Amino acid sequence: MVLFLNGIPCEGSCSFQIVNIASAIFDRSAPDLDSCPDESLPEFAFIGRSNVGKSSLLNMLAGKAGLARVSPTPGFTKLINFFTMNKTWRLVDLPGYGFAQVARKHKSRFNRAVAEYLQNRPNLFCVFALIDSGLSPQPMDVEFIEWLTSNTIPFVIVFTKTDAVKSATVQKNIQAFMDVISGWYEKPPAYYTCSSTAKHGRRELLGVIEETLAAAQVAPEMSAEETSLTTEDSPAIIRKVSATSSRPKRPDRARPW
Ligand SMILES: Nc1nc2c(ncn2[C@@H]2O[C@H](COP(=O)(O)OP(=O)(O)OP(=O)(O)O)[C@@H](O)[C@H]2O)c(=O)[nH]1
Ligand SMILES: [Mg+2]
Repeated sequence: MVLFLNGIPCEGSCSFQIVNIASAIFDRSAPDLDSCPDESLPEFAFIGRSNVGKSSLLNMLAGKAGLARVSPTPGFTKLINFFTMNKTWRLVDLPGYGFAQVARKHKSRFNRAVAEYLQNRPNLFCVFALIDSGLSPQPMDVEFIEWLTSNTIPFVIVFTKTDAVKSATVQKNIQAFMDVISGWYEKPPAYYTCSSTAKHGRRELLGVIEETLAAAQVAPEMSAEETSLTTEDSPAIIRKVSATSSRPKRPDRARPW
């Protein structure tokens, strides 16, 4: 069986060495879609409210503290930041939404860039949509999940900072959030929990990446063109979308954040 990675046939099996990330390198910061790196590598992006822990989670998954810059100041990440893992796939740190203090003009500029990235990046394999496990369902998070769903962007939900509150509170908040959104789907979205502080959830989330890459790789009968990474073509993406966004029952809305 011939395996393909972005149309390039691999000998035997392509090993991404995901759990053992040998190299994690900052590539660039992009202010808009045109400034993003080439589309040759699969990407996994982190999105969520400002301060939810996106950059921290990226560092935990990469196994490299300080790779993405972390700050207690909400709205800290302002550009689309690309990091290449093992030279074969990327983690992408996105600016957060929902931080009211950012100047209106600036806010709309980077929000548009994020929306364009999420809607138009052909090599975006999966989005990690981060939700603070210490909070009851926040309308902006609910609307954002709805927006991802209505745009058929593949995603999994990740409840963050599970170390910060009692586990009963985490469970209550997760249940409440999933109750709010579950009615939109035939099959509710996959969700995970994590704590970058307690180093919890790394293996599971790297497992999501590994599975998604593995599913996209196996294309025995396909030509190079046919393996290009569109929402329609990628088995991984089809799988994720069907797990998360089977036809929302509510109408599409304008970008909520
Ligand atoms: N207790 C706890 N704090 C965390 C965790 N993850 C991140 N933090 C803290 O939350 C704050 C924000 O973390 P970041 O990773 O910068 O959050 P972000 O989502 O990238 O924030 P913006 O870039 O501003 O959108 C920092 O003070 C982190 O130390 C976690 O798992 N547990
Ligand atoms: Mg950040």
